[in-house]
Amino acid sequence: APRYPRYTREEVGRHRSPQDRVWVTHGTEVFDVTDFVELHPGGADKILLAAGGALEPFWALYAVHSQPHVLELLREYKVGELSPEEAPPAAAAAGDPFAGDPPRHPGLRVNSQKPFNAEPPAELLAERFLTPNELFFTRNHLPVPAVDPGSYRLRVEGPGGRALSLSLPELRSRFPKHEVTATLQCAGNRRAEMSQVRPVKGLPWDIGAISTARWGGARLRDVLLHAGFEEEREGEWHVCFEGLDADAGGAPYGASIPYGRAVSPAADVLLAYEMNGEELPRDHGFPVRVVVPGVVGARSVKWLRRVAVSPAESPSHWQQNDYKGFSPCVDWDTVDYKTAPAIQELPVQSAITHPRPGAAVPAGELTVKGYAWSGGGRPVVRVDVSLDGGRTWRVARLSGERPPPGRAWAWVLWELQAPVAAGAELEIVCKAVDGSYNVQPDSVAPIWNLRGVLSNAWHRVRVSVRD
Ligand code: HEM
Ligand code: MTE
Ligand code: MO
Repeated sequence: APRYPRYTREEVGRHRSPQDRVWVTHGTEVFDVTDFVELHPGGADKILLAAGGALEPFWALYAVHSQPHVLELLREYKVGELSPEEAPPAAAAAGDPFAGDPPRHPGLRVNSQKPFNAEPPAELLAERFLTPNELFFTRNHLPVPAVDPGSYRLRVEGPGGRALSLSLPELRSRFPKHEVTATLQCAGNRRAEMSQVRPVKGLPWDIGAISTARWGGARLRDVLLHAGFEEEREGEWHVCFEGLDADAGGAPYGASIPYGRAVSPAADVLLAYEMNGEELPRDHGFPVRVVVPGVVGARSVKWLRRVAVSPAESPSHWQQNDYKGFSPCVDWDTVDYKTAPAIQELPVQSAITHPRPGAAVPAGELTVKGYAWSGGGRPVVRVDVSLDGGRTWRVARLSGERPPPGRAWAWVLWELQAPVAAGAELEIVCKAVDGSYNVQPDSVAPIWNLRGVLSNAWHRVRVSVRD
């Protein structure tokens, strides 16, 4: 057998682009696949996502690779073996509160490591209607709590001082399992575009702080009625949630939604223990999270420990002093969080996932792809796409589920084919229209706000067409 040179993972990691050569590993073998990148049946953009690292996490998402001819093809590109003396992963630093965080998919685009905040790469974001769990965007404010499912209890404060304490098996067996396909979007999705107008405070999310899953769990409504609450409740009430993750001062992550939404059978609010048919991953709230369809992600509290009904909204920082929208004229000296309502239902949104900004696309037929979604269960009824910065428009083809009226909780994916001429410079634009004929604003500046939330202007992507 031929003797191959040995490489460390770090050395492999230096080969991430055609200029530096494209190396990948499979098992303990190292491959230089630079010459295969343009031949890849799944596209050059996708194979490059694995450049410099292991193929397995990506191939796990695309079963098409588990065929003998794929490994045979790979073998032609072998250039080395991984060193047996590969340094073991650095031992978790003692006292690092994030040391117990779970492992993550290497394809995620990380905006912050501690706490972990990451989005799927745009190349994979809208490839599938349901986002694979490993790629679902993650928005953590704090370390991921380690929860023992055996001793986990959910506390539900009932009326008149009575309280329920539910184990995981009780939550699963006492209430019918209800399934809902719902998109979650962070209020900060597309914040990076807002920072280009003027700096804002927050994580620089690109277009991927949005993902879709099929959630399974108990209806919050059923649990509240079981705890003794009535369907109708006079006056203003809120259902408050607390997570098991707490800040240095011991304050848990918390949020609330109006009582009416919580008990409405048509609002489909879940205490979810399943995500795409699997138990919830740790990053997404294991063992139980709230899923509030049609509402900003911040209210879908993960690692849920307590539910309470209160005449006031959650006292949490994230309900009171964050996740609110302001006028472009408000700055950090003048902002008064008490003056704005907490974000609940989100406005209509859309983005282009393909091609990517700055790409050089081949002349001929161009396929433009993306997602569109609106809050409050309002369906997306149309997506308009322009290739000339908004002067002329075409209507994209939509695909997705057919939801019951008022319950369009999931995004639609859209696609448009159009001829493009060699040498052209294109400004691709998309904008969605929802069932209430709400539209997206054409530019960012008039909706700029200091926290960079609710960024839903027309999405614009400039590309050139190759000669
Ligand atoms: C398809 C090889 C990396 C995504 C294929 C096929 C081959 C292949 C031979 C066609 C299989 C068939 O239809 O029988 C490889 C090799 C890779 C690699 C050698 C690495 C060296 C990746 C990565 C991704 C990916 C990292 C995703 C992130 C896909 C997709 C298809 C595909 C989506 C299906 C294309 C279609 O059917 O339209 N790949 N692949 N591949 N690959 Fe890869
Ligand atoms: N719940 C807890 N307990 N802690 C958190 O940090 N982040 C919230 C929400 N629920 C958060 C939480 C925010 S801001 C969003 S956008 C969603 O979870 C993200 O859910 P995901 O990480 O499963 O995508
Ligand atoms: Mo968020």
